[in-house]
Amino acid sequence: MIRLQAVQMREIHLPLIHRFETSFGATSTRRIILLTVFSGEDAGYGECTAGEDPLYNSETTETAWHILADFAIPWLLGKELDQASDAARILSPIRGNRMARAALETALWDLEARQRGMPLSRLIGGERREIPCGVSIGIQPSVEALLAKVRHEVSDGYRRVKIKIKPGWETEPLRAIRSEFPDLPLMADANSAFQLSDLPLLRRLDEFGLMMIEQPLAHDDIVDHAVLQKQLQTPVCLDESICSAEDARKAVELGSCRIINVKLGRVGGFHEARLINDYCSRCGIPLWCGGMLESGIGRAHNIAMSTLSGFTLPGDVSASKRYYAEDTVKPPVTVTPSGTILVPESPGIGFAPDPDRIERATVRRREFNFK
Ligand code: OSB
Ligand code: MG
Repeated sequence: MIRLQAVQMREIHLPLIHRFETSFGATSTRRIILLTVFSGEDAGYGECTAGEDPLYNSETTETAWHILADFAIPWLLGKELDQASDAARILSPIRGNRMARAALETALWDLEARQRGMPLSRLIGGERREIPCGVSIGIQPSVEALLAKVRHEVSDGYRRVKIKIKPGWETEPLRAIRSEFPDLPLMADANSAFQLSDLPLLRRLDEFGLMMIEQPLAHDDIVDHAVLQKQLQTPVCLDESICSAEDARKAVELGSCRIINVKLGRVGGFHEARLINDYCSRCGIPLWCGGMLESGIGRAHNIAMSTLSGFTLPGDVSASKRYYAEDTVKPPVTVTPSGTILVPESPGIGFAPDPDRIERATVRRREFNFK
């Protein structure tokens, strides 16, 4: 049983080694909310994946701070929960704001796993002991710069490469990668930068034999994606459009995608992620774990989610050092020479938060205590 006696909330600023550019904008420093939840002697850790600006979805670091501090944490503080999954139910009256809810929900799952002395991956019902890893490469200043990045990631052993695309940065970069790496598992993520009227261009991308094209059309669309999927050989993968198991069901029934990217934050945490896993396993839709430039704590939660049976494709779960010189966990997340991450066997997320590093990166904090 969990009795939520206290919550520590902080915002940290973490500089990225390289700016990360997508079709919607660029980031150089992540503003990340970290939560520590306490029950008796046990603690659990969570990370909020909201972006700095409302450009990926409607949430931001600031909106998540508000929802957590003024609603989600007060609703749960002092409550007794039989298990962490009850938190998702209690928070469910909150509309949207799933990244804020997930930060708290995932911290409680870590806490429950530590209480029970088991790895988080096992508590959620995960099966894999090793997960296959892919990388996401942001938009680059030139095709030559992109090729240099791809060579580097391939030589590090990563199992698939995803590049970010936008109108004007798709055909040429993909053609260049394909001519040097004809057999590389390759995919492209548009983050909603195209429209159905771009169909002729998107059809021409079929020649590159991509594993999938991710979220080509509007962030909240499943109707146009269904029209598009029927005209493409390349599988469509949805990211932004899928915020719940119900969204997944509707997209699959409509034929809007053949693959789904699950992000813990976007769907509100492990409870919803498991429902998506169960539904998609039943209907044969492959899943993979997406990333939001997480620091080690969020990355550790992603590793746990990736052990669920339906997560059969390499995810955007890669080594900490690709993004951060100093991570929030010590030792940082590393990848084997064969492009996998070994799932930790120790209790909870299985990575130790680095209190000194976290303290140095902290720009604001708030504490909640139940008396
Ligand atoms: O769409 O997958 C995305 C990063 C920020 C916002 C959206 C996305 C991404 C990534 C990064 O692709 C993946 C990672 O964390 O390695
Ligand atoms: Mg994406």
